[in-house]
Amino acid sequence: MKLYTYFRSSAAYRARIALNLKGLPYEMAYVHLTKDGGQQRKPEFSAVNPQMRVPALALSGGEILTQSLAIIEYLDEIQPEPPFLPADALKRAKVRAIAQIVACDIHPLNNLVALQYLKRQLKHEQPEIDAWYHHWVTEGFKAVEAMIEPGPYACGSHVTLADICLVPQVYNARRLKVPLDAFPKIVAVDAACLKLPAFDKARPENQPDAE
Ligand SMILES: N[C@@H](CCC(=O)N[C@@H](CS)C(=O)NCC(=O)O)C(=O)O
Repeated sequence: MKLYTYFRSSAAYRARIALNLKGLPYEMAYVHLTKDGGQQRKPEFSAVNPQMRVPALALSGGEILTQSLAIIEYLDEIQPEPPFLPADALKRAKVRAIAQIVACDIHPLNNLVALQYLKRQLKHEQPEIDAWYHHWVTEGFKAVEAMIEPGPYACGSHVTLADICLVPQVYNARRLKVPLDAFPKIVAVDAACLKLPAFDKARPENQPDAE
């Protein structure tokens, strides 16, 4: 399999964690999201993913998967161990709720294209854009903090989809200097996850394309 990735992309970071947790071998193709006006917008990559975003996962048979949650679910289905979702339906819903706060409510409001639109088209100043970013991460994290269960991971003693989504969002929040003092449970979950080799190997700073 080949993962199209960019070291700082939190959606690609999710996919890297998932592949590592499953122990599936993969190579990486690097798509620099800011160099050359954004390599994701070049025809070579839009042919891979018409949405012009990472991650994308090319399977050995030639099919290409996009959208990190779809990729992660696919991996969980073809390689059930270790499972990303609990066996119990109620617990599964709780895991998905945290994952979706990150992936559906926080991330779309502050990923690169959204921030660039605020700046370039709507002409907002950088401090306003930073305030926007901080606001939506903080609002989402307030909810996640209240939903975290006794750990060490977000939903108990096993790593789940919730952790796979949360850790990259914490990385992003730190990079953009969002204060995390009000979120001790999130910080503890992040620290517990990053002790695991699958998470550590996926860290942006441990990627060959890191700058
Ligand atoms: N919902 C998508 C989000 C993918 C996404 O927005 N990726 C960002 C990087 S984190 C991207 O490629 N942005 C391209 C751009 O900003 O032009 C997923 O989960 O895969």
